[in-house]
Amino acid sequence: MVILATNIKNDYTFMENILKSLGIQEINNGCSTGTNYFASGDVIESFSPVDGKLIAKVKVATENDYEKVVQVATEAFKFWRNVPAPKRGEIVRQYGEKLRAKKNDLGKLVSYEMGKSLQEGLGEVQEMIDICDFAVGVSRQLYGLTMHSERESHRMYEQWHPLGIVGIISAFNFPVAVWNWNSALAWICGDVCIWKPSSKVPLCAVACHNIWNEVAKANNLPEGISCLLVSPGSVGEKMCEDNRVPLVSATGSTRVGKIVGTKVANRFGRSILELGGNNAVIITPNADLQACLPGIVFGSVGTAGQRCTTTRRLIIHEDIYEDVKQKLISAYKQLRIGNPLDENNHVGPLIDKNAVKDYLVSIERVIAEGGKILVPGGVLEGKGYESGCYVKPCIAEAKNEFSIVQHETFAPILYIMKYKTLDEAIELQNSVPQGLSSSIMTLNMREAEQFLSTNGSDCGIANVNIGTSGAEIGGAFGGEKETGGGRESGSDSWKAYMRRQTNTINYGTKLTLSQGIKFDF
Ligand code: UN1
Repeated sequence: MVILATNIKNDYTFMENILKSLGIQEINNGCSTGTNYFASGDVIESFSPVDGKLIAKVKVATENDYEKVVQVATEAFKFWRNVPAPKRGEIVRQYGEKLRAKKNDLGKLVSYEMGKSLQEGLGEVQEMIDICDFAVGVSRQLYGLTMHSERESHRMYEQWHPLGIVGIISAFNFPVAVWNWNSALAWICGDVCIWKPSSKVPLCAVACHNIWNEVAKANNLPEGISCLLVSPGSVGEKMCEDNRVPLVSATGSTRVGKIVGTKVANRFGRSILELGGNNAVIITPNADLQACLPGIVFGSVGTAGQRCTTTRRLIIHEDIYEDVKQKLISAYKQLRIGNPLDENNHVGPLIDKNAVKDYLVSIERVIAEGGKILVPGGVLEGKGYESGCYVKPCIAEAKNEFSIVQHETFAPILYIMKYKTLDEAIELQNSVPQGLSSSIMTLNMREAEQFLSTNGSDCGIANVNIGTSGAEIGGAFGGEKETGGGRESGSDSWKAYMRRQTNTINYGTKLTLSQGIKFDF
């Protein structure tokens, strides 16, 4: 189902070798590289934003393929749910081990197909390894509570059962890790997964899947525990409407999330939504600027501003506003923009030319609304920038109420604004429709605690003296308001992948009704 592009075969041998080591190679004229991959539809092309080159063509899934996948996954679930959870954990452990061995290759593919820096590509694979380790531990801890029954000789407790098929819809910006946050937990919980990745990064998905297939084969597992459907079309919608898929976990824009959430809720399915962010950092006069600046700059320009946790707004105290502004301008001057596979570069390309268009429109809009550009943006041209996707990180002075500031643009545009009191800063931070990540930079304990209190940040993530991006897998990840309310990854997020059952057992000699009801006859 993967056909490598001629240029990859001829002039880009480093990538051909990487793809080979990840099991992505042309077999029989572009047909079939593994099981659990259903694709009989059209062919889509994967271009690298790094150099604009075609990497490969990938066949996509049709609605018919979707039906087949659901059937295979349904059968696989009947087997998988009966495998003891710690044994399921052992399979996930082996998956993590394979990832360790293939970290370099997969990290490079992520970097080349998606455009994030090599360090970040490797970091993404590291998140996968970490979540696998975490899931292995959780596989021995799928705890329920026990509670005292009000009735004599009764025992009451709760237990957690697998749900069934988990549909995973992932976005281009984290082509491998976010799927694995979901899949590693779903697997240990006894669920089977159907993954619909972004069709902008299909090769990363095929690679992850090939690695799964190796583990499945070595352990004689049936096909269908992990399924992949590459589809730019209606397959995602079908999944949202399908009663046989009890949980859909979707990462993407708020616009897409609204459709997913509504469709799934309409059939009383469950969803985990991880949608847009509009993350702010408050910098108080008590901040250690030296220490916090790298976190702020990385949060704003890392992944070329294409993380849902990217820092989009800086809310700076008026007394230090000019100083911070100058420091930012000087830091932005030192940024190296270019090929993300070159470790000297800080900022790689945007995912495609549409993203470049959105970036340019947003800059125009902030100017039109009265904003002032401090560090000008623009599209880079010339040698090394042939893909047309490299843009300059931009800083604008803006007002929080500007409609463009209220909106998430997936690009490196940072809006900065002033505040007088911390109450006002927190009010600004919270006054956006999204609620994913937030930070305060301060060494003052009262300021930090106010920010973290009930009257503080309204986001799912609130940090002190670190930036808004780069959350560790051990915490629950997700946000409030238009971010969708879902939680993935660490803490007790596993509960979303299971159904809870309350059990009351009468081991006495008579049947007592609760609530004092007598029913004698
Ligand atoms: C995303 O952008 O969808 O916190 C996920 C972070 C990463 C995950 C981002 N660990 O920036």
